[in-house]
Amino acid sequence: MKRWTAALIGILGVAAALAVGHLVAGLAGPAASPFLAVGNTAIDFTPTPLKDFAVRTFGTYDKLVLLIGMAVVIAGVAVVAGLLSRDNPLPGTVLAAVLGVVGVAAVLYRPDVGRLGVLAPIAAGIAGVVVFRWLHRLASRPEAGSRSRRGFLIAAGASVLAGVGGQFIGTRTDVEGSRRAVGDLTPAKPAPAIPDGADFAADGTPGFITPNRDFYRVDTALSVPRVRAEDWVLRVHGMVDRELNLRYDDLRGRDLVERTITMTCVSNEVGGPYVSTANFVGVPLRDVLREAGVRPGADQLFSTSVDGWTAGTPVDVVMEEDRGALIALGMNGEPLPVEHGFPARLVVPGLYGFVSATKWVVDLELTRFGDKQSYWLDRGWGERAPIKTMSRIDSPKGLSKVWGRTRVVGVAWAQPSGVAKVEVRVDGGPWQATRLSTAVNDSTWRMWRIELDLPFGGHTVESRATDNSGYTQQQARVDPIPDGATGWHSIFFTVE
Ligand SMILES: Nc1nc2c(c(=O)[nH]1)N[C@H]1C(S)=C(S)[C@@H](COP(=O)(O)O)O[C@H]1N2
Ligand SMILES: [Mo]
Repeated sequence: MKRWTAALIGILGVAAALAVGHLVAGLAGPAASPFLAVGNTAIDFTPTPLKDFAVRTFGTYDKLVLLIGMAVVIAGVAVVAGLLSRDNPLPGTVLAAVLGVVGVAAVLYRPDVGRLGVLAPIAAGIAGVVVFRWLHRLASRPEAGSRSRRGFLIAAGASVLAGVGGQFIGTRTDVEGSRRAVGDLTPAKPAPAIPDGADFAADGTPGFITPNRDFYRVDTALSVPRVRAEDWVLRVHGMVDRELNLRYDDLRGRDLVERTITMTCVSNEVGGPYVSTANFVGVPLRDVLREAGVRPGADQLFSTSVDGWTAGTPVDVVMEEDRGALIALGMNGEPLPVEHGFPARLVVPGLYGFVSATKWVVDLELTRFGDKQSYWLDRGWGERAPIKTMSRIDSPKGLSKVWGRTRVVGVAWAQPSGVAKVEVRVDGGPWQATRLSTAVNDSTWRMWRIELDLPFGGHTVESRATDNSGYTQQQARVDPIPDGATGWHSIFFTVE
């Protein structure tokens, strides 16, 4: 058998396995697709520093990079297995079976896949073995020629059909239709209008409100969970007086409030982009918890997403009257975008997202920190994670060239205390106060601006924020792990 024929048989066998797995998963539960289940499990087992690196380096494309990386690795293994099987189909058969077993293990590990889900990797393993051995037999015949070519075409065509079919069936839940049908979520208490002068966007800061399509996105979901509003139920249970099962219409029928909130990710490095602001519309989380009646001793609100991701939030924080924690249904005048948690998510001002902002939330359990560990806590991140006071320089950009008077602008945040002042210093000189943008509320970011007359040549500018509690951002650089980065943002540029 020629080398390329052997390699091609390896690839076609594996492609058939993945495609049939995807097709069966379309019926049994999309997250059971072996490729996705293995990918999601890989994400869960990736060491935290590597995950952090992926988020930092690839941003929102981290998952695409993982999927492409997996495809390359699997294709490589398939080629090797094909080549090893030139004389005897055993190595390829074993590979297909092993892929099936790995798939079964991954599916069993997924919290969001039902029992039936194992059918997908089992079907994948069987399809891989059968297709591989069939093509191998065709190609091993003395006068293989056109018959094996036809076999290759059939296998490739059927795989494409199965894969596309699985994708089609798996995404048949019409979540966009459900989202459109929600219509307007009109708040009974709208947020105050954003005042003029709330940002310095003309000078290079972000706009005050981040459009939904630009809002940063961080989550562990390889394929975005698809939950229709009409199927969604939020269970509130654990250490409560009354268990609640809230449906979407129960919540949207209440007096909705709108709050302008800046969200921040703990993975954000000094100077990083994982911070955005939106008008969130929803139901006060505190009201719902009071309705359930939180029992004494419950110090953790343990929230679970439909995809199995979990967060642990301090109960005392979400119960603070002026904290403004929300079960959010809407964002910037629309129902939540699917990637940002449709139908519902939590938003807690002043806490990093990984301990508070559960998207696609379906379960709220009142419990104790001592009794239950959430997703990232299990992986070495902090238990309590209030957002750290931070400032960032947005313009000029590092290493850029500037002509004439230099306008330095940036953003600062210190939810929920609020930004009191931002200072900058040039080349290690004295700190100078900047002008702040018009304040919106203490749980949102604030922009700052200063004009500097600098001599020609290279300069380093640093910024530091002070919040309303009197705390000033410190110079010492600390990594994002375990509970948020600190340090001054510093940029170097040249005046010409
Ligand atoms: N279901 C789920 N919710 C999640 C996460 C996740 O991985 N899965 N990530 C959290 C983290 S770390 C952050 S910073 C915020 C980000 O929310 P966004 O993607 O809407 O900006 O969501 C939080 N909610
Ligand atoms: Mo995050």
